[in-house]
Amino acid sequence: LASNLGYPRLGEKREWKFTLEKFWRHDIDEVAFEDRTKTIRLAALKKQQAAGVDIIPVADYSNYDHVLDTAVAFNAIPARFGQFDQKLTLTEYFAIARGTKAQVAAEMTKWFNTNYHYIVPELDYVTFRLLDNPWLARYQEAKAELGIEGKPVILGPVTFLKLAKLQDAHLSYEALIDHLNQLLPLYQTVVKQLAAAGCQWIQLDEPSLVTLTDATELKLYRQALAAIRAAAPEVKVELQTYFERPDFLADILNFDVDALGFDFVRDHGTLLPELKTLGFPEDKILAAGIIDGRNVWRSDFNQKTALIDDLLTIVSEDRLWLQPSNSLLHVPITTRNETHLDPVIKAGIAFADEKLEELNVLTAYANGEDVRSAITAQNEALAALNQSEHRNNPEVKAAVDAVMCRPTERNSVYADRVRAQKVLNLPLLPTTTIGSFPQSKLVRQKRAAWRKHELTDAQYQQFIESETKRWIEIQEDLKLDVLVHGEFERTDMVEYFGQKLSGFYATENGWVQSYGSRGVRPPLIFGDVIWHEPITVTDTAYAQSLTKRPVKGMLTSAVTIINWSFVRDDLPKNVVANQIGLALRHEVQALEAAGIKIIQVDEPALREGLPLKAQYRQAYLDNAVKAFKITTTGVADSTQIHTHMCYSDFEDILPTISALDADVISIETSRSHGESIKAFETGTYDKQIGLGVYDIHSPRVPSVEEIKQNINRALQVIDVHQFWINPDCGLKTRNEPEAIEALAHMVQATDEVRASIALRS
Ligand code: THG
Ligand code: ZN
Repeated sequence: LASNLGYPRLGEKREWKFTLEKFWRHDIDEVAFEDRTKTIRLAALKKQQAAGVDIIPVADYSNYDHVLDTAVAFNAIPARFGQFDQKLTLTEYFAIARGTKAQVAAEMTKWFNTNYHYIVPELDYVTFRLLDNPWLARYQEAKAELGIEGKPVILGPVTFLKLAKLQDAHLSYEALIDHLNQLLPLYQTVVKQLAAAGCQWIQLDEPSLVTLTDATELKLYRQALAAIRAAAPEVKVELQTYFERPDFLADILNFDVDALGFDFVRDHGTLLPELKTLGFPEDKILAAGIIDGRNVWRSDFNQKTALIDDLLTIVSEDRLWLQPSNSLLHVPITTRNETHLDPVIKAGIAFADEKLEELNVLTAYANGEDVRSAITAQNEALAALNQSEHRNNPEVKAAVDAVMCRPTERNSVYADRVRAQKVLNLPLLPTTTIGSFPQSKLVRQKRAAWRKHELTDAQYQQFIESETKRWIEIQEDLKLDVLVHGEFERTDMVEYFGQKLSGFYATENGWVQSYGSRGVRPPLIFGDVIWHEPITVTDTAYAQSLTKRPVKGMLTSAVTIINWSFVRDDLPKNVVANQIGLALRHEVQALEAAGIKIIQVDEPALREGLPLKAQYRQAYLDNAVKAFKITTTGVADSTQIHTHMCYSDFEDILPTISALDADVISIETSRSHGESIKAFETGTYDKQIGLGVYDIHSPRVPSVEEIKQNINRALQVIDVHQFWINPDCGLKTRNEPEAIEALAHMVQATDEVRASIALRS
């Protein structure tokens, strides 16, 4: 059978997003909201049915985020949002996700190693109680409206608790046991109600199983499964894992479930051999995730059919389900709306709908049907892409081969570079910003007009320059030491560089949900990456021409570009990273040649791409360092290289941060200022560092006193000559008055700290 794990929510033309945002603006009421979202849900189900999916997921839909849905169903609601004894209204639900004037929104963080963000359940002062059964409602809706016997997707209790926070930390093992005991009776009620409604299968997602390193925790999963089984023996359970394969396979194979779902795409080729050795239990279904749910290239049918043949040696065909490797939430909906795409590339990609078509072909193959013509057509499409000139540029290959076998280091060690960089004449505790300034409504309007050809290139460029000039003046008035041009020409940084380099394609409609109603359009890196001409030099040099203070050039580094793109998979990722690294090296050198003395090469997504399993991390980090150094080492000692990283969980990658050998790094730390500072207590970090002195994610303007405290706290651990003063991330999402006032406070705080240091010495 063909089974699916989840379908994108946004809608082909982002109907879902616009429905949510209309409701938030009070343009539509609750009735209209429910009506429209139901239409969107049913359309998705019908599509899957038409695509031949036998086991169709329901309740994968959410009005914002499925982790939040799970939390509110179980009354795991932070006290600041109130007390509840029945299902939340939409307004109450969205308050948790988005905050209100009086209530700080719940924290949001990355879903495993993806760019999807979930709402972190906060369990302080929470008493679990079943307020709602959304799984039942969606199951019944699909059945009543379309006659579809859906498979409710339920986030498993152990993963739910592992994602949650208690007193600002993940749950201890003891707390986990304690909360699980309280939570399981509610899961039991949920499945009992599903059973009473006739539900045959549930998909219990326990992706945390793939990160499990401690065998003692297996008993938590076992306990949860036993409880669910006992409550409703007639409901069959598919235990679903993804993003990696789990360890402890022998134990998991013996779990009391009806189907086991594994990811055969991100299994490093180890899953099948191990299953062959262990044998797959006769009483279970193997739900094999064989189509890549995280990338967009068409499947190599030769390889997939060989895999199916292999799978059929360990299970019979009536006990094999074929699936995508994970929910299709992580890919765009359809390639049909990509009208400008080179046909050779278009024939080589599959978004969600096209993946379901592939699933249909492969399921037919497994059932012994003749699918030779489909296989031939797919082989030809992939061969055309692989053999195209996009992917076979001998100069790119030679350049990358050369750079891979040669060391890439700065000309001098850091201590010597510091001396050369004295020409920058920076004061003690230099102040700067991370790069972007508020993108006002006007900026967005002008960009939209330019895209619609209502503005000429020259008019648009002139507007960008006027904004840049205005902000150079603002920065001079603020007396910041190192200025930036403000990035008014950029939408998404990855999209921006993708538009300027060969080998990238920016999709028209390839939206993927990032958080709530927000989406990103990851570019396709379909071919060899080539730098043709300077990308950022005009804008940066223009800004520099307006001021005597140094203006910092702003680039996005290779690994972040890769993590936020769909990357060709015919080459190892590090080779693609080095191609991008080389392209950006040209850009760095062009900036230097244009007189830019400070260049920031950002790596905001480096941490999020860290492999889920420890054994693959060092190689990933080594490759990231290599690509970064390819970009940054071709400059004079006197050119100062900066980098910036977002998301605070960086303690475990400190050696990598050091190995990047950037002269200055700024890190987004404000949410965990204390912890981050502690990491530098050892005194082994010898280069310069800016630990953001205030949180840009909040509209609240920090006081001078508060910023001074943050600075002084950091200076207890970090030498004053190493420390930079900056906000903790770019200011793109703030409004202008907030941004200016906060920066003014930051500069004043710095002046006061400088004065007190001068007094003391
Ligand atoms: N770029 C990319 N990925 C990211 C971020 C980014 N992932 C992490 C974080 N930043 C996610 N944050 C956001 C913030 C805002 C938006 C999307 C992700 C956003 N999206 C608009 C929307 O959905 O309406 C679309 C923007 C547009 O019109 O281009 O506002 O910075 N790659
Ligand atoms: Zn940041």
